[in-house]
Amino acid sequence: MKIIGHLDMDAFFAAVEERANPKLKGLPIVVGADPKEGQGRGVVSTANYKAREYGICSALPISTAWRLSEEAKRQGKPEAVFVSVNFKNYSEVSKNIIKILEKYSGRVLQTSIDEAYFDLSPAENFKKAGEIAKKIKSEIRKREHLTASIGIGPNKLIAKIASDFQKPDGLTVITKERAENFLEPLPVRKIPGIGPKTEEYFKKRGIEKIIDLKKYSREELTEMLGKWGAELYEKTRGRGSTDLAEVRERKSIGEQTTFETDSLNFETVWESLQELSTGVFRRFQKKGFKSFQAVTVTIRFSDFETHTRSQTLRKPANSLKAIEMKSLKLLMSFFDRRENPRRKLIRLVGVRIEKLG
Ligand code: TTP
Ligand code: MG
Repeated sequence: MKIIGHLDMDAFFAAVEERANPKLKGLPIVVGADPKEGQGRGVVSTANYKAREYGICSALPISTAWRLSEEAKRQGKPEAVFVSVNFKNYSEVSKNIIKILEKYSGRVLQTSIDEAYFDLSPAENFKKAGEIAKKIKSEIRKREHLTASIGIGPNKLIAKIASDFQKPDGLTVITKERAENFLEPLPVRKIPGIGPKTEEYFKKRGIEKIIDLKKYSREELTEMLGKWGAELYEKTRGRGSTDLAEVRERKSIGEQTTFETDSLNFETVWESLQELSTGVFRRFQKKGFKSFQAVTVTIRFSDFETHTRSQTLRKPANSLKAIEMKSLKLLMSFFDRRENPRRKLIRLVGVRIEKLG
């Protein structure tokens, strides 16, 4: 029998900062870009649970986080402490956590700076696996003074959803028999791979919970979503992979978007490109990469003619600014009349970083 665990550290960057500085203890903490008294650009990397009570969360513009903190202050609550990102510290802690996992499991697959799957099949039953998870949690608490949430299930899908189920400091064990029932009442968004767009698509069709998805046949879901529909059919029934083999290293991170209406307005396209860059940068950080050395911009015109243009940086870079500056330069070339003499409208824009270190 397969038993898979998934560990996800709680408010990871913020928890490490709180631990490093006793003065921060118990306060709302926001890790991310400099808020510059509300004028700052850039985003929140993460917020601890106290700050989340103010509505502050990952990927929120830092200026919004500042405003929410000021609002809380006016209500007599403590204002948030803003801390910049100390990536090196987090990587070090991350390594220590993986070492602890490796003491309890013969097979650990790290998937981001604060997440890993691990094999607990040798425990032979879910009860024993749960006891091992308790030990892992208490060792992390003792050695690293941090809390982690762990989920245990018959496959990676269930383990991952379970680790999120009782955050922070949670432990959720879902046996193979209970997996399907466990999923049913959850919002569809809990299934990895369902993002805000698919969520919206389903919502329009009255599908909000996983149980609502089960009314559709495999064929219907395939018709709606293509190949991913068939995968989703399996997932809604609690079935998923148990493979913990190292996934091939990702060589690039990219995002693209199609406009509601085709456009040749520079502002519109540039704004989208900035949003995409922020998303790309966020994933770059979350995956624990340290640098990139190439930026690529893709443009698709209204007639579907698609151009990509790439630029290699002289030195490896690691900032959002570097992505934005390069992609701005690349984008401008597409607005050159010689490049686009017939003034075709732009249908899609994308940005990708490559040569990841
Ligand atoms: P998460 O595990 O998504 O978040 P978290 O650990 O802060 O909080 P939770 O208790 O909900 O697990 O991400 C891990 C770290 O990755 C997070 O501490 C900061 C970083 N990160 C970003 O820099 N940007 C992001 O948008 C996200 C989601 C995470
Ligand atoms: Mg986490």
